[in-house]
Amino acid sequence: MSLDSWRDRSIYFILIDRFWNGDKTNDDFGQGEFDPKNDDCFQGGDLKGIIEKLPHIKRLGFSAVWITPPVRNQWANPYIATRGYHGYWAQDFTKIDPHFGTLEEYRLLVQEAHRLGLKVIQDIVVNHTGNYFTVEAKGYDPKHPERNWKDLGAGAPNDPVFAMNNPNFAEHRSAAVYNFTPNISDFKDRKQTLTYAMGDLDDINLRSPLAAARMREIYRYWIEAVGVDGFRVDTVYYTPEEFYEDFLHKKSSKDPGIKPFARSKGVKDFFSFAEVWSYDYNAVNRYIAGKRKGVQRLDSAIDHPLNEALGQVFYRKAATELIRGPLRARRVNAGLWVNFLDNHDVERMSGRAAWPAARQSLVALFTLPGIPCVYYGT
Ligand SMILES: [Ca+2]
Ligand SMILES: [Ca+2]
Ligand SMILES: [Ca+2]
Repeated sequence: MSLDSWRDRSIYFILIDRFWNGDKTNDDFGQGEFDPKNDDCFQGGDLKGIIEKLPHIKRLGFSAVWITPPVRNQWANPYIATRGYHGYWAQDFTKIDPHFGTLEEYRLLVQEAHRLGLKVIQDIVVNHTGNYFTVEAKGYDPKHPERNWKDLGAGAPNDPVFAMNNPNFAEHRSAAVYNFTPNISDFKDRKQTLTYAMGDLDDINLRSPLAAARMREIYRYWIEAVGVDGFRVDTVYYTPEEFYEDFLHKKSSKDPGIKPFARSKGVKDFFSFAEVWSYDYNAVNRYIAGKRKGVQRLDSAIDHPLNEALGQVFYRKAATELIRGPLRARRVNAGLWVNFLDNHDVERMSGRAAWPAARQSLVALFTLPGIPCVYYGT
């Protein structure tokens, strides 16, 4: 399978809720989740808004859009004021969040994008759901997580597998589709970053065959249902590297991985890239290729170390030399790495740079090896 066509593409990245409001009737579901005066809340952006703006994105010169997860979110996290407007707190991995629109609108978005020659990348999460339970760290015993498990009164995900989130039930405990662990307290402890909860988001046990099979099923569904062309995978640093071998490449007529499934639907160049938030290329490269020959994992990653170097050089006057390290350290699929200056997880470049510096950094973004990705608004 050749991914060559992706090397020459450029990506426009959209946070659905914050881009364009195409339908004012789906803004507010009366749960205190919508407030245009409070940027912790939903702001009204939706899929219909993106459809309206596709010709604009095309005119800007982009050839792909990446959208944040469109799935039904947990609207209110019991622990924090921020609402689930961003898509990364799944309540139902297989439904469109009503704030964003309908399945029919998502299909139309992909159809319209394809008509304009734009690919569509869906942001996906496999590491966690929203926050429905917590496991208290004090006195935590991995053999008896049920003793420290607390229901947060927010229900459970709507999913045949990921609803099994209470280890006080023997069936849920033996299914083990969650890790039932406290929050990460030591980010240098690899066992914790892999299997403990990040920001109390309920950590999925991707080593459970049941959870892994469900993830394949969930994400095959989006290819089948709307015809997306690629996945950007969220929080990959917190997931086991080997998960991606079967998730993406498993050969099976009944339960295929994402890529063979996409191929069977006529998509020969389905693209997958990771968010591995690490400044250590060894950590990132492990997700892209395995140690053994022929082992395939993700195709590439968004380049955090390069992002850091570009910020230092263009906004803080560091030596240009600094960019050399990141570019040399990309061992696998160098031309497929996704380069960026800002996104929803870091400060906007407009807040860090004067216009001439911003413009220079954009020139670098569009000329360095890799796929340029521009955040909406920038
Ligand atoms: Ca709306
Ligand atoms: Ca939790
Ligand atoms: Ca994890």
